[in-house]
Amino acid sequence: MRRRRLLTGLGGAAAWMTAGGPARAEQPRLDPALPLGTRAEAELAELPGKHRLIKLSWRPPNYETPIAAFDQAITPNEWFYVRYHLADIPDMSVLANWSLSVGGDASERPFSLTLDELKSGFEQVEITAVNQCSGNRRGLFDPHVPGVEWGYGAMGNARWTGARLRDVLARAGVKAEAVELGLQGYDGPVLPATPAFRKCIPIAKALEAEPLVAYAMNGAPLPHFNGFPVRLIVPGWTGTYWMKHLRTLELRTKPLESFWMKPAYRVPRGMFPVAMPFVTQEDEKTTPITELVVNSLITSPTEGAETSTKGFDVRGVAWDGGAGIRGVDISTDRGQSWKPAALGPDLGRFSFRQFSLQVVPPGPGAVTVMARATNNGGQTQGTKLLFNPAGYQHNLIQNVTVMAA
Ligand SMILES: Nc1nc2c(c(=O)[nH]1)N[C@H]1C(S)=C(S)[C@@H](COP(=O)(O)O)O[C@H]1N2
Ligand SMILES: [Mo]
Repeated sequence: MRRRRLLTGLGGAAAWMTAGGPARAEQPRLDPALPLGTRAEAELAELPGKHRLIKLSWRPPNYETPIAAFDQAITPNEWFYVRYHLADIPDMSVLANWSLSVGGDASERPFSLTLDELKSGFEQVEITAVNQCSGNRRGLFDPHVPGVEWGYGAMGNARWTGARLRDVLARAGVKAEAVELGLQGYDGPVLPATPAFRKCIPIAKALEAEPLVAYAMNGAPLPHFNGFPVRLIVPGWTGTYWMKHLRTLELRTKPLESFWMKPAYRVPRGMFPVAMPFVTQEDEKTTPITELVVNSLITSPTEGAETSTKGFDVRGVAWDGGAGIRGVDISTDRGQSWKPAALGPDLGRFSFRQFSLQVVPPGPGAVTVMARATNNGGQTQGTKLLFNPAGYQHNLIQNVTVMAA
């Protein structure tokens, strides 16, 4: 007993001394294509209610999910990524008194709503949907672009429960002149000069069947940092519209002017074709980023893993903006030939779809595994980056190189 304690103590002291100071936080293994500074500074760290995520910044908190957590169709709440623009995030005691105001100049009957009223006053519906940040994989852009240098984990798939947005809006009476729905949360800037995080969606999107005013995530209350107690869910659209700690829904007769709609969160017009153009926010050259592009992630094997020459399983998840995944093909010969993977259960067209395939490497040594998803609209992943200055919609075919022995 005594001896063990002594050894533990020595071990601790030695680690402390070689590091030349207090023990350093554990560094995650990150893709070598990420910027050097990001790889040097990112560390595994916990937020309240979360497992250790990959911390990219603390104020505001930007934490991504490690790839291993995507080796399942649903991303657990404790592993779900966290993305904020502003550092003044109200604490749980303030949010416990949450209410939502619904109004705007395009509403007939503005009203406000408590959490109990939201839960009891509207039909409760559920949808499984991917929440992915527009900038997921930004750090893999070549050349690099400024912004949070996300790797693969600025996304997650959850089962969301709430009221239909359109049911809530119907109670306020949507005037025929409504063009947009303005969105704001309870978080705010630390400095008054920083613009508030105000966003909007087209009224046609707000009145679709899928968007939810959600109060549960995977059957539990929303975690604090994922928008407690209520957030917006906009299936098929990037996370930027999924307003957390939702405070106001504003039916508008005029387009919103907000830094976070313009110049931020824009892509060149025509670069990413969409089903519903955001006409009220378009200018000559740019349009807001909206619909997710088809994408996939290999979760196993992992980069650098040792595999058997006799064969190994390739697994992962694929998703898109709502057409649904038609298939995922796997290559082990740098894209010369492809084999279709088996797809996992269909959890709905906005969800991750798992895939798997047993592959046999051509021989011992390095083997590069590639996965290419195709959606029901025929959209597929490629090998040429659609470069845009904000670093959005990175969906290049991923290369995972393993050692077969
Ligand atoms: N109130 C509020 N909502 C927000 C944001 C924010 O900064 N504040 N960021 C948005 C962006 S850009 C993304 S990608 C998602 C991230 O959702 P998550 O933090 O729950 O993973 O939240 C969105 N909703
Ligand atoms: Mo985002």
